[in-house]
Amino acid sequence: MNSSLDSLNRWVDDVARLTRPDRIHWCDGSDAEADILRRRMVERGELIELNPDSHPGCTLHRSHPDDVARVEHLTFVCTREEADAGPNNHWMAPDAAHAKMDALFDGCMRGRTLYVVPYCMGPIDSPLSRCGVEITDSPYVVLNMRLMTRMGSAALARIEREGRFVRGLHSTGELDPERRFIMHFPEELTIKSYGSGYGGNALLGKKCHALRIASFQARQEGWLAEHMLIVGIQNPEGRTHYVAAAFPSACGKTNLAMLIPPERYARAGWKVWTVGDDICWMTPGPDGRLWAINPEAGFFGVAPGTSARTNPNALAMLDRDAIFTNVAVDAENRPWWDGLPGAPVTDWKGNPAAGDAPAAHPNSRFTVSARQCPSWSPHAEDPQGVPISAIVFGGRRASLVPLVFEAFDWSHGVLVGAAMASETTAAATGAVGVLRRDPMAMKPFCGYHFGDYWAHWLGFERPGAELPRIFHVNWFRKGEDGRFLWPGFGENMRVLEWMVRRIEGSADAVDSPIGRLPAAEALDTAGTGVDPATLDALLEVDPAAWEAEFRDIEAFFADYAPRVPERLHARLAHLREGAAAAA
Ligand code: GTP
Ligand code: SPV
Ligand code: MN
Repeated sequence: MNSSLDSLNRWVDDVARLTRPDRIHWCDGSDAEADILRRRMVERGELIELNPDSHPGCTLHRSHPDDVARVEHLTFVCTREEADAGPNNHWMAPDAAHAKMDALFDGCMRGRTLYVVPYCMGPIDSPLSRCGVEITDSPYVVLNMRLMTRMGSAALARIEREGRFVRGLHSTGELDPERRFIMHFPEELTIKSYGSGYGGNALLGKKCHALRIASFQARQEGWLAEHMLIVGIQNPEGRTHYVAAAFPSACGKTNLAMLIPPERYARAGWKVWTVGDDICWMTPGPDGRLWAINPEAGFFGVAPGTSARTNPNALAMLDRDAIFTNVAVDAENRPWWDGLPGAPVTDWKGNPAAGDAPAAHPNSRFTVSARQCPSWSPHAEDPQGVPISAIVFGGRRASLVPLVFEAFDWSHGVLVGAAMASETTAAATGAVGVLRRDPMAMKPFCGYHFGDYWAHWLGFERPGAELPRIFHVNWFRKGEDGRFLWPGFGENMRVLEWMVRRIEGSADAVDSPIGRLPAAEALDTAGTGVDPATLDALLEVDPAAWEAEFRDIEAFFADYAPRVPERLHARLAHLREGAAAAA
């Protein structure tokens, strides 16, 4: 037997000795395997078949009611040196963390099947892709990993060739929130997750591998692993610009990645292509540009709000072979959430839908293969990736932050990313709607010290580099009446058009103390219902309020001293002086 599979076999043996499963199953990723798993789960009541006429192949999973989102307070980065994890992470010493986890894993798979899940993050034939193996006792995780990654025999063959893979050990355990931990050992390329069956806690290829472990590797190896969608914008001249955008969890990545251009744009020949909706791995190519792949093969998207108005592309792919988690169902046994027609009959807990509580959980999700997406890019699985023309940062900011602005240059753009803030959402447990700093939308996902991370970002500016432009957007600014000023969704195309025209040198901008804003008339709002006064409110930059914001960012950076790059401090001080002078 080949030596790399020897080491995999030894690890599986060791884990089996610790966890004591009744059976071991090596997943091949086949349809037949998925059918059997699905059937068994339905028999045991762990999956519910939805209406086979309207939703063939679709199932519903109801999670434990205490296990519905990521648990950031129970997620740890276990580097040898505490300082390397940074104040942005919870830390535990590796030895202590292994001991704690192995005590939880001791005997935990008795009576259950241990699944060995080989997977590849990224196209199976791409040099940019990386493999892993997740050991889990959850068939729900297996079915999700099969949609979200290239899972099974082909991944195992690549692991056998390469030798290197990330080891992830997962058990749903007893789902007790007191006995739940998600531990990362980036120096050992190892993940241990216990006590949750929920997406980001349990599908270890996703946030644990493709962001926390991968960001750590990316810094060592000179690339970037980011919480970003990737979308291709094809203009009427036929040129496609790829945009990578980092918005925090539940802040609009899936929606922007699948945008359908408004009528006028479609008629003029604009097209939008989906490459990814959550994670982006970018590496400098021989031409100096950043080339990106989507390491995932599916979408684990927020269900509520997904509607014919907001995201018709998503709806179109959700009528077959999808897994729904914690949605409601209607009288016809079809999935239901806010935004869909009809009415819920059974809520996400399986009770009769009634009262004011949302029938679908606010963080209910769908899992579906990316190939079912109508706007799936013909280049989404190109082994070399796609070249990135623009990076966009964004957050949920009810006030202060304009609809769009452009950074003056790369280092200013890195500062804009590092200073991002957003209101919290239901994607993680805890309070919702609280403003917090979420640099590059990576607060929950960066596997090392933010100061080192920002220095790594700055380091991409070097001779020969053809770096993307950097923008910041805010779809969520509100008026005095508390309503969103901007219609969002498909109308975000107007902002994308301005970006593409900036890249091509055909749109005007005006300087402000925070960056470049669209010049008068440079942003096309015809037909949006946004009147000139509203557009002014959307683009307003209040220098005095920004001076206060810059002071707050300085205080935030102080938490990361002394690893914050001097260049960021200098840029920030300069911006603050500019805002003060303008105020
Ligand atoms: P994660 O999967 O958690 O990383 O989330 P995401 O960033 O992909 O967010 P998603 O696109 O699923 O959107 C989350 C919520 O924001 C949904 O309820 C959307 O309806 C809403 N949303 C998305 N885009 C817009 C927009 O342009 N305007 C407004 N007002 N809401 C939006
Ligand atoms: C997020 O929370 O950013 C998600 C969902 O994309 S999860 O996979 O749970 O992290
Ligand atoms: Mn996400």
